[in-house]
Amino acid sequence: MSAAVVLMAYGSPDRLEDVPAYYADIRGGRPIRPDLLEDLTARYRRLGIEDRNPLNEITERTRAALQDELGLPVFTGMKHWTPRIADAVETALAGGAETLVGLVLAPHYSRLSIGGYRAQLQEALADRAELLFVESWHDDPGLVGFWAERLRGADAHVVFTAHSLPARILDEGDPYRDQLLETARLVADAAGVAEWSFSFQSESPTGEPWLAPDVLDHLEALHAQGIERVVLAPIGFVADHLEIRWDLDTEAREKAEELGIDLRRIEMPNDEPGFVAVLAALVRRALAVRSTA
Ligand code: FEC
Repeated sequence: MSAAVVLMAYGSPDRLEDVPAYYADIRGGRPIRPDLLEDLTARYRRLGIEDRNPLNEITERTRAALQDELGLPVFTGMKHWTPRIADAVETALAGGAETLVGLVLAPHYSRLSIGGYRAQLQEALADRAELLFVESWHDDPGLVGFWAERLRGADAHVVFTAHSLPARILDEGDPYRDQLLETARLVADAAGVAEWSFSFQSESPTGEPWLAPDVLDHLEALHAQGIERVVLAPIGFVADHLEIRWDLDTEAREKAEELGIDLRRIEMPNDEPGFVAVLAALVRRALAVRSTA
């Protein structure tokens, strides 16, 4: 039975001129305020995507490394940009794959996040091959150990962060926040970090309440408690992208400077061999569970 992997990522515009179409895809047909589009374009310009996007290159390097590690074909499918998840499915099927392992480069399940990737994948596949979907891997021992290595010996208050989502997900019984807190607790325990807290980041101005506290408010609260050194650990993400480079490295850094907090951030996993080994183990486990079922 030949297998292939569809490795899914959020996606990022290739060039500055792609930003309006990319934002329209994220909004899914809902209107876009011109000032927000202008602001988003300015953030991408500051990241230097005039001609090429270094963030998509990280995803490609991760894909290639995972393919080498597994000895199986791995195709990238983006949720909001190209190559689309549907493109990855077609390429995999054209290559003769009879089983697809769907793995999202985001470890925590929410209906609004992983649920959306899954829906795109299932729709494109239309039952033309077997699908093994990795739903969440927030407590995977390999992932926990990887992050713990980054934090061992931290001599500062650790703030774990993740993307915020509309707060209504809690009323719907969504596991997202609980899974994030679980990862934070497991990583802190494994790294021997005694002093830590959790905050959200990257909230969008959609007109409804989002999960709080936001990292910028949280830094103010820590400052008020007399905390002077903070390490950010963005465990809700696995790669360098806009939400890391802008929301943390630019906005949170500016806030920390204003407050006199010494702020650092741990490095993202990206395509590091140790992290690629974690991804490969998830794929192997999905295939092994199927073959013993
Ligand atoms: O580097 C890049 O170019 C892409 C960075 C990027 C990542 C990412 C991850 C997540 N998002 C999640 C949820 C939402 C919800 C909305 C939303 C909006 C945006 C916008 C941009 C954007 N997101 Fe994102 N997200 C990234 C980028 N995201 C750009 C639109 C402008 C803005 O608000 O700044 C609100 C949609 C709406 O308007 O209705 C909800 C979640 C994740 C983490 C899981 C994952 O990676 O899939 C959840 C990376």
